[in-house]
Amino acid sequence: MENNYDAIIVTIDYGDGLIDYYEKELANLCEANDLNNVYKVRQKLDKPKVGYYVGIGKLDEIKMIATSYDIELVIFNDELSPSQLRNIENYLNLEVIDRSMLILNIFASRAKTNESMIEVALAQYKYMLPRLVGLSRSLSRQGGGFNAKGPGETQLELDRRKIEKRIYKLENDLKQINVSRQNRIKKRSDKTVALVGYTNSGKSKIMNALIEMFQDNKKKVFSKDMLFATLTTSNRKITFPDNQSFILTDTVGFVSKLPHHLVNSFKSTLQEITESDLILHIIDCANPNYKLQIDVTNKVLDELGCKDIPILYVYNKCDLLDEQFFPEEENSIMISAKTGFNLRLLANTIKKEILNEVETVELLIPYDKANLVNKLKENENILKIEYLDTSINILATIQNKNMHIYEKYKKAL
Ligand SMILES: Nc1nc2c(ncn2[C@@H]2O[C@H](COP(=O)(O)OP(=O)(O)OP(=O)(O)O)[C@@H](O)[C@H]2O)c(=O)[nH]1
Ligand SMILES: [Mg+2]
Repeated sequence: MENNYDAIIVTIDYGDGLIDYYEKELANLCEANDLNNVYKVRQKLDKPKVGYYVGIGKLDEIKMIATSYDIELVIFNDELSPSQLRNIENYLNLEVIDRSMLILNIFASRAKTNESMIEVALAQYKYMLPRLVGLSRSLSRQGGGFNAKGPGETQLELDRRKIEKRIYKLENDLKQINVSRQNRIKKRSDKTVALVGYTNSGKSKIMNALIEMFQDNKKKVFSKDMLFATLTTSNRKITFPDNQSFILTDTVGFVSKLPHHLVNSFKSTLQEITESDLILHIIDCANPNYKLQIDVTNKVLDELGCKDIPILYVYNKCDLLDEQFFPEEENSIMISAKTGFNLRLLANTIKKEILNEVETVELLIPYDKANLVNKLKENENILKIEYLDTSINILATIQNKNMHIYEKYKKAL
């Protein structure tokens, strides 16, 4: 057994059966920060303790472990309040960071475009501002374990006033980028479809698979088995063989307990989602905790204000399933971006949803289903209506996306 631990990770067991998942995810976040070998510590609690996150006894245990294995870094699986961070650092006399810092650091090391670098730096400064004391070891780079990727100059030089100035400037820069983004979005005449979902669920791979299916000359996007492979939104025009087209948008993935500042500063990038005509909520159905991941994504979508945008739940990676799988949602589809299973069905479903094609049909609606006539009047275009003895005879154009409602009343030819 190798005892060369990079850090101790501390996770609370809330008794909800998810402790293994939480611990694994935290270890993955560590790995993305090059902390590959972590010593796991957990404590059963209803909620984090106000003063020190865990009990004092647990902190003493952590201290002992740190001494025995010569570990200098301790990582907590929640965002610590500024006072918790300060208290814990003073008590342990070790370098202390939290889940938010880990996530911010991954984003900082992966951000490549000007916009995403500004967004991450802004989130980092806002996170750091009230925590300068507690983070002193990480920020001064005297700490042993954590290679903090700072948002700019040597962090030792940073004081509160300098950070406030930086925040002000970055917010202004972002506002300007946002104005040009909004202008660009306004000018767009094509319908847009956004790929949204938990990190590593396969959004980028689906984008590439659709590009390949319809547009083999278009540039592919980066897709890899790692957390937060995508940090910038990419748009690609997808054109069907009948020349109808739409814009497909790949977006940054979500993770549970995404730092609030990060969601906020990424709001302009994520605006591509709020302005879309259809959201494809991508789910890794082979992940045993996919339901939790769905909830996390739905919460972020709520926070962004996407309630009125139609959602199609896309259960991806079905090639990895051993057993039969039945999605809960009615508006769902199972696919595999890897094998191509159901990709054409996905494309057709997108087409139906956003291109709103209509078909003229003749319907025989029984009188006990007369409420459907109101529905038709509201949403479709009635061309002719006749009240017969046994049914109502209607000629109407119906949007393809609603056709399933009327399918069984279609007059047989
Ligand atoms: N077996 C299998 N693997 C898949 C499938 N779709 C994606 N993957 C793999 O899952 C990993 C993550 O895929 P990405 O497309 O990068 O995931 P993402 O949702 O864009 O992730 P982020 O950009 O980090 O949010 C990659 O290794 C893909 O090859 C699938 O249908 N089946
Ligand atoms: Mg991606």
